[in-house]
Amino acid sequence: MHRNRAEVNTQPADHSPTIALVGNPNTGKSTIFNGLTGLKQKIANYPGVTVERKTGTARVNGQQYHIVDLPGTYSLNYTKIDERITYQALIGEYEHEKVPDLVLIIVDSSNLERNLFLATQLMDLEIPAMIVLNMDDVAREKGITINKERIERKLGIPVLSVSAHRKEGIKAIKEAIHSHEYKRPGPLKWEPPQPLRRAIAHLVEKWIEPHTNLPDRSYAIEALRLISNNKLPDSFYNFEEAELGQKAIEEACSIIEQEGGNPVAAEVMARYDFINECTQDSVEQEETDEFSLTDRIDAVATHKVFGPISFVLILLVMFQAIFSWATPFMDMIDLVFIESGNWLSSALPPGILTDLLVEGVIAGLGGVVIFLPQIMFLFFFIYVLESSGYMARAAFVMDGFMTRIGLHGRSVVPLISGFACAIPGIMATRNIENWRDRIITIMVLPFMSCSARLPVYALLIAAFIPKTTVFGFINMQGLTFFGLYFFGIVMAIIAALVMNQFFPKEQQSPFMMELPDYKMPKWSVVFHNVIDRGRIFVTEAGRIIIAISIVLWFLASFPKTDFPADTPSQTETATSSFSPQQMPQAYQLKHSYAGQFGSFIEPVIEPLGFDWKIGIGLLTSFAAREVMVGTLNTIYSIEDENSDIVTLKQKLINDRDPETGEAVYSTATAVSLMIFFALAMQCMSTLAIVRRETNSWKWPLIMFGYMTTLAYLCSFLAFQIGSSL
Ligand SMILES: Nc1nc2c(ncn2[C@@H]2O[C@H](COP(=O)(O)OP(=O)(O)OP(=O)(O)O)[C@@H](O)[C@H]2O)c(=O)[nH]1
Ligand SMILES: [Mg+2]
Repeated sequence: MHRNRAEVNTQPADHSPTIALVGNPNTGKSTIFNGLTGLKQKIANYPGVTVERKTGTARVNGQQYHIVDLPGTYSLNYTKIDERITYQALIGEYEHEKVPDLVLIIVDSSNLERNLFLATQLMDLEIPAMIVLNMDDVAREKGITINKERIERKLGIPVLSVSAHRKEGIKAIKEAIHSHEYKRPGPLKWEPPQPLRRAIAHLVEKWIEPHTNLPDRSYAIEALRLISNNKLPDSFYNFEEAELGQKAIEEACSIIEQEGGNPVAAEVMARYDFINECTQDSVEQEETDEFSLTDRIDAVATHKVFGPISFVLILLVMFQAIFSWATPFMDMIDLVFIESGNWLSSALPPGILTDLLVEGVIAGLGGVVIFLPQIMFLFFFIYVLESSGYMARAAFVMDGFMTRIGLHGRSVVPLISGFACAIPGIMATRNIENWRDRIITIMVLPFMSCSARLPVYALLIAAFIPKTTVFGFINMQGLTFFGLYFFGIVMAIIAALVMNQFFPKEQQSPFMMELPDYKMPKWSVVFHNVIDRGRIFVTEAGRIIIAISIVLWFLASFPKTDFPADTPSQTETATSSFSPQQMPQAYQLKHSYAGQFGSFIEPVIEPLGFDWKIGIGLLTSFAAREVMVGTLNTIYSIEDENSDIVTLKQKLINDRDPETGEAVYSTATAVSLMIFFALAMQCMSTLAIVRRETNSWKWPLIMFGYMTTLAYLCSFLAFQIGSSL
């Protein structure tokens, strides 16, 4: 299920001004974007939420503006993909895309100095700009007062002070955009020291001007970027000329070194000199020496021992809750679907259309919608973790462990997002600097059990895992459920360890992530998002499921075959609990197109304990995993016309082999199937995203191959061992 892709409209169709939102991570850019455009970009309380460039439009007093939300970055000397996107947007490196007409530099007022670093870099680009001092409320709470007139005078551009999550804040920003003069500002009053200035000039003359097609105004920024990175990054440049560029960079660096400077630090030091001068007499900080709430929570949450323990506890509570709290809601939904199916089939005239509607659509849809409560609980927990600020702590406490298994602290947030859906998780890996860490994270991420597996697990657990308790208080079904999630995590760890051996170890980039202050989640926003997710789940999954149910219903109902009058199996079934009245439907299904296909692949999946019906389900589940449940539902409703008030769970339990009368599904089959779903790569959309993010077919192919092979082997073992016990 892919739900995290928002509408993107890339082509400004007219001459409305383009306004870009730029700033450090977690300063409220997307909050402002959403406020201005009315769209719903993801907002959360940790750095690095936005990893793509998103556009929308705002209207102020009849004038239309294109608004561009960009990934947060601490400086223009990018090292990660998301930061590069911001840099490219600003220097006009995007195809068919002009440099923004106005940049809103979004600043966290409670952290002014550090935020101004990026601001001074942006101003060097000489794009019309305005500073938005956001999180006014937070700064005030911390006893910080900023004299914005003084800052305005020092920097020479308008400064606005707001709290963006309030309506008035957004209104003020709109007015400021509307009344801005869009004049190219004069050069900033910061002076790079002599050697740095000479180094810039050298690099511009020898490399940037003759060999790139950047606009003049970004020459200096590009030169500074190359000097502080000390090497030519892989992008932008013609590879054959790379040697020339590298030589020019080295010469520029040696100009600085000759004067006793450090090329990596030269720009940083010079800019901070200027910034300190700016803030010296314009920022006041009241002394507060009491421990903040954040400090007190972090004493536990980031503790060496209690930190990891609380992380595991949080996950445990989350999965246990999803399993047990959702049950009453699920029973309710189940009842509604069964009753409406019954009502429809009695109210409509009997015939092929009624069959299609009741057996195909209602049964297929009901089989999946029933899992809505669990999915909403799952998203609720993830939203709370994200908006409270806990995600960054999870990354922090798990960094040591992650590094040991060949991943990185920054892999934690993508991996947790993977519990919802692999696609946003894979997108979130843009935050990982090192290509090797990033690719391993992507490759193991689909082992995190996503919400689409939930329906399959839940159905099989309800049908085949006894409701007993172990150790007197742990619910066996809940334990299995948690076990499946845990199994996915363990497999991810093992896979990461193995890949760790294959990939040459590069220099590990150290873990650096700002731990934002905890914030009470805005409950209205959380609930709104959860309901939104639920709606998307129903419409998006519903659409695929309805389509597949209809196709499948045809394939399973045709060609019509006549039930032979005296087959040997009929006499056999007389002794079994299999009801002979069902035989014509069962016979028909087995000889339908779908049945023929299922029987065709049965030999391959038989060693895993799967029959041809599951085979059909496996095939359709490659469209989306949750379709499996809808498929079984459709198949069983066709086979079993009389059992109108029996749930799919019951049908699975009751299913008998028409020839032997034995139960078709044993616990071993169920376990094997759950394991298969936990491990197999069955999601087209995930493969498509991996292809896009790695820019090659190699990785999605490897992913598909190794995950599906692993799934086959593990299911095989589970079934063979399970059924011999
Ligand atoms: N108290 C307070 N919180 C705010 C304000 N503006 C935004 N936030 C919160 O700050 C957090 C970060 O907001 P985002 O809009 O996601 O920040 P961003 O700059 O887009 O972050 P990245 O995409 O990671 O660069 C969220 O928890 C917001 O609810 C504000 O004015 N005051
Ligand atoms: Mg953002």
